[in-house]
Amino acid sequence: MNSHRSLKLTSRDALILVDVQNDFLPGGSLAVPDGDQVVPVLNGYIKVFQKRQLPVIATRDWHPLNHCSFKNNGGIWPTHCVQHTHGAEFAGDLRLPEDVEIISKDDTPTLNSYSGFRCTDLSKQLRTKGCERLFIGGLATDYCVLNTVLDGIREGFDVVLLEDATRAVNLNPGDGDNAIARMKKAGATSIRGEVLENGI
Ligand code: VGL
Ligand code: ZN
Repeated sequence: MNSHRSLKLTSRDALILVDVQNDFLPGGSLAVPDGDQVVPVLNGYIKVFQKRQLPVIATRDWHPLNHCSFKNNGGIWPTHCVQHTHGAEFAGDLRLPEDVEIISKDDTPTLNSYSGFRCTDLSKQLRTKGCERLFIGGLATDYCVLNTVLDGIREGFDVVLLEDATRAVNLNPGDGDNAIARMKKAGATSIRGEVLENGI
């Protein structure tokens, strides 16, 4: 529906890359189906934001070994994104700018919010930079992208979901599509492959 519209970027825009980490890619401990396919698409968006000198922020799942979301500790997930391990590193072919801001999240044993905004200073950093609109993509659609988008909207930001740069776990069939519907219902705009023009 929106697929051929173009958007003008402004100085109030920021790009947020959610959890593009080895454990969520094929071969990782919590591999998201086709998770690697978001990398080249996000690289394209990174290039556009970098060229405009707009903020690029990368969140990372940053769990301690005793994290409550792990099966070992009563949770539902295999052990993943343990602090300082290869699985927690960003995808090797993700072209992060040198000045990327990294937000570590769910980094205490009892917190599993799936959101870049919970118990982090993401909101404060965005406000300090004067950001009003967030372009959000990454992994996974039905968990950390969903919760980061919903919190971003709650925090008062306009949110644009980069639908071509996100993939779902789909623990239950349809979870990814349902998550997209929830984000849109909450007020997110969704784009796929639009040209982001320089509106500064
Ligand atoms: C995520 C499951 C568990 C995510 C994080 O980044 O979407 N999913 N932890
Ligand atoms: Zn996690």
